[in-house]
Amino acid sequence: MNGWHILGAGSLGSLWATRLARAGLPVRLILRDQAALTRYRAAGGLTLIEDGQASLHPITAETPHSDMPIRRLLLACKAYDAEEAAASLAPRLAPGAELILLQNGLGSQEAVAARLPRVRCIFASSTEGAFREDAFRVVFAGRGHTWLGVPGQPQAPAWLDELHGAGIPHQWTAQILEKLWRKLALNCAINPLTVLHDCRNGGLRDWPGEVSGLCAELAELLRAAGQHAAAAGLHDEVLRVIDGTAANYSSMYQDVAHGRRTEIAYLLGHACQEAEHLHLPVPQLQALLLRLRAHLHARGLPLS
Ligand code: NAD
Ligand code: KPL
Repeated sequence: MNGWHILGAGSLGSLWATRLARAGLPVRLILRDQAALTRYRAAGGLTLIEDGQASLHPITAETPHSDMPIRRLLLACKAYDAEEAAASLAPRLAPGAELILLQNGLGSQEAVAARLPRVRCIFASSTEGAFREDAFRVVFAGRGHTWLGVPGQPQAPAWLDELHGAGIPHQWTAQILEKLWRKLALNCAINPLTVLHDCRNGGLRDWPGEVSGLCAELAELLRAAGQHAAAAGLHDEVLRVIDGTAANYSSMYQDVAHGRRTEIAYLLGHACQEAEHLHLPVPQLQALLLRLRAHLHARGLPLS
């Protein structure tokens, strides 16, 4: 099949699968195991809820053990699952296969690329929003944009046009690392503080000193990592995001509130690790990481 395989029928995987399928493109979902496949078949497909309207999409699904070769795979799982999920599909990846890595943060992309050196890994960073209302029922919660790219490669693949056809707003960029770093920095400046202060994003207006201190260290880290464009105007953008999303709970806040594992290792953890690697002191980021880990530990949640 010269189409799309999508691993993970979670929020973003379902959002992509349903839009690609309704544009008439061949899509196959890869579910975790036979039990998940049985539940999926009983549900009759994926349901997308968009602008209050539900539509059912009976997309073909399979387990990782199917023997159909994979040429283009959207890896739509959490960062902490990415390496193992990609590796489980290694025997099925056709020569020249492409993997689109839709994980937030940084670190998981490198791990996947190191595990599958013969595959072309395309990094993605998305500001679209979706959540699972129930198993195989996903709500499209926020319009956004997805950046895709391979660092340093300006030439977009021809299949990118399929995303236009499917109505998935996107743009190819050779500066994908800049986009991923910028989003990581925004997430580091906002998300942990919302967890620790138990507040919506707008609640951080009460903690301007903490926010600006973190932004200063994050901007310094980005510059030290060679990501100058990602550092420019960071504090102003963080303040704009806090205002623009004042009524929302951050994704990390929601993960902790629901007792779910967070992607901390690929966000604040990655920032602190990178600073250590660069011998750059980041006392406020490190103190934040310690406080956040203590908070997670107290709730029985994984620390990485
Ligand atoms: P999710 O938890 O809703 O979905 C992930 C899915 O992957 C789950 O259904 C899980 O069971 C499945 N999965 C994991 N390992 C698997 C395996 N080995 N085989 C088969 N299935 C497997 O996650 P999500 O919200 O879609 O997030 C995916 C990534 O996108 C994350 O890094 C997240 O931070 C990022 N992101 C999400 C949103 C959003 O609004 N949901 C927005 C921007 C970025
Ligand atoms: O992406 C976000 C999240 O909640 O994960 C924002 C809204 C930017 C806050 O960091």
